Parts: sequence; structure tokens; C-alpha cells
Amino acid sequence: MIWTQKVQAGKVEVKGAIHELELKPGAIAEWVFIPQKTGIFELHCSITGHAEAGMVGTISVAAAN
Ligand SMILES: [Cu+2]
Repeated sequence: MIWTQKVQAGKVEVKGAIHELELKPGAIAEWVFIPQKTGIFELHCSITGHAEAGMVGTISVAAAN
């Protein structure tokens, strides 16, 4: 569970709860959120066949020192 503050992509800024982003090839978006717990979290593309083709990743959330 995360608390999303905003997503910014190009000249558009979207505020509020966001569960999913879809980016076209080469697109860049900034997702600003406050993590609620530490750990390593998996990301995956939900389009059929994409995760199997390698559209996966991780986000690592570490405690502030
Ligand atoms: Cu994909």
C-alpha cells in the first residue's frame, strides 16, 4: 500500500490515488508517493505476454538513516 501524491508525465500532472500507469515506448513519467513500509517490491506489466517477455522490475524501499 502506498500513498500517491502525484504522477507527472510531460506537461500533465495527475493528483490523487493511482493504481496503474501505462507508458508508451520511450515515455518517461514521474510517480511521487510515500511508501508505507520498507522492502523490495515487484513491478510487472499486466498486458498479456509482456511480463514473460521481460517487462518486469523491482522497487527497493529502504528506511531513512
Ligand atoms: Cu508491457
